[in-house]
Amino acid sequence: MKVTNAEIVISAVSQKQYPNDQLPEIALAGRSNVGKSSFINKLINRKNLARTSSKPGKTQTLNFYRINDAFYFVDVPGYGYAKVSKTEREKWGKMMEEYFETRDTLKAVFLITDIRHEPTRDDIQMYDFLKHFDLPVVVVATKLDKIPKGKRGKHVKRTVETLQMEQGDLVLPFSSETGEGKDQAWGILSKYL
Ligand SMILES: Nc1nc2c(ncn2[C@@H]2O[C@H](COP(=O)(O)OP(=O)(O)OP(=O)(O)O)[C@@H](O)[C@H]2O)c(=O)[nH]1
Ligand SMILES: [Mg+2]
Repeated sequence: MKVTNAEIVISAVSQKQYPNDQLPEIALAGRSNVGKSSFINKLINRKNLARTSSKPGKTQTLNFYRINDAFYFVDVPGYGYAKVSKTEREKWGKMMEEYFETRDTLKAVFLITDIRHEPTRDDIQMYDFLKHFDLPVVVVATKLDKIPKGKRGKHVKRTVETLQMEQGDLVLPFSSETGEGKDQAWGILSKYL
């Protein structure tokens, strides 16, 4: 897809704020600081439309980006950041449940993991949570630029095994730094739109 238009429509904290124009939607979930916002920017060739940061916890709301008036990317706040109060965490949980449980236009979730590391307990919980809602999940193993080529296969296999991924769910090795995996990401995306 050639992206000619990309704009933030709303930063939502609750359901009544979600856009209601019925366009299909793809959500990005993953640990704080893993590279969700960078993934969006890379796919749409924009440097900083989705705000990124070297500090975790940048994205705190559900950010809806409308792409070409054809679909939405939803940047979901990250998890697994230690310096978060219990109240904040509960607020996050409610926001997640409300979104994933009720959003009929949500076609698939791209769960971003760090290809260098074994998926964390939080990643496993998130994967299981999404499967509980019967959502198709594409695991985007990002920061591919940080591991040697020869180790890719091993790291992908570990991701599949640790998450105990269902048949039909894919792992896509990806780098926002080099753009590797970008064409494949668009290929997968268009199947869900
Ligand atoms: N080397 C490398 N760095 C990356 C890649 N993707 C993201 N980063 C870096 O990782 C940091 C976090 O990226 P973000 O895109 O802000 O992460 P996020 O998941 O949106 O983080 P939160 O909004 O805090 O949950 C930034 O410093 C990015 O430059 C990648 O593929 N390779
Ligand atoms: Mg972010």
